[in-house]
Amino acid sequence: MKRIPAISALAAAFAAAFSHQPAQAAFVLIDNFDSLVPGALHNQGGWVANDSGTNWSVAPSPAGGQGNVAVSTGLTVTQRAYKLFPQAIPLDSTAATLFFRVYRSGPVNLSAGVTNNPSGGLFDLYKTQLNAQHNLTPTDSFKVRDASAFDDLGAGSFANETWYNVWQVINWSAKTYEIWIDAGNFGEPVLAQTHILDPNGGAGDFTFAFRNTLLDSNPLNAAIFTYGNTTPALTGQFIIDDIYIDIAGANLNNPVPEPGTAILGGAGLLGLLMRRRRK
Ligand SMILES: [Ca+2]
Ligand SMILES: [Ca+2]
Ligand SMILES: [Ca+2]
Repeated sequence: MKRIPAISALAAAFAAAFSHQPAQAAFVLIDNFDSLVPGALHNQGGWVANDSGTNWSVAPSPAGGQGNVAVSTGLTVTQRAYKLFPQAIPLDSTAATLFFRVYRSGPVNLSAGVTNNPSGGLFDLYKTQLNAQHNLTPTDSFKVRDASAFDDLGAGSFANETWYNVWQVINWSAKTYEIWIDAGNFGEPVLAQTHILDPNGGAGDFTFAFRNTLLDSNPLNAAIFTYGNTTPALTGQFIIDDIYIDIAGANLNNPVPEPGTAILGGAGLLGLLMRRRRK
């Protein structure tokens, strides 16, 4: 008879370990696309993605992701998608964090960041901007916007068909930001969480300046993702998932626990329960 509660506890432990975990307390989900319907992204879940029709879509995740994702494929026109934060980053904020996961299949021209004027332009509206421009050399890198220039993070820094977790820690008061990145499919990390050094800023310089000073009296209020046009057009897929905002601090937790982590947690819990039963 004593086995029943133990088995129930075990089942509950596994259910907890394998269920989709809630976000860390301070992160608020912007979107994981899992409740959206495959098809056009525009007008679903608060998204505006109408610069060139329906070139942003909701689709099942490629391998290594989960649920649905947002997908954009390059054309000869620029394609923007944005969604307002539930609560804007206050003007006097010195630390807020945008988290998202990004993936590409083929060469892309992408931008990802925050803005205080999401419908006010295309690229000039970016404050923080992680970027890739695979029509130029190197054709497999990330870039980070630093005031008027893009700093290249080096060949191979944006590997094909690989998921990256990105944290943009934003200092709205100073009009600067820092970036942390790690890489790997769920459960298969290939790169530890890395604080991105400003490549031309010297030792210890992890700070990048906002792209522009437009409308700086408006609070930061939206996450924005853009597939830039190129000639000839890049046709790789640019994929985004698991977008979170923490308006109240620098938050380097991963709000999306990887199944590998949950499995380890479950195994640990199983071991604990087994030890308890043997007593
Ligand atoms: Ca998803
Ligand atoms: Ca720099
Ligand atoms: Ca710098």
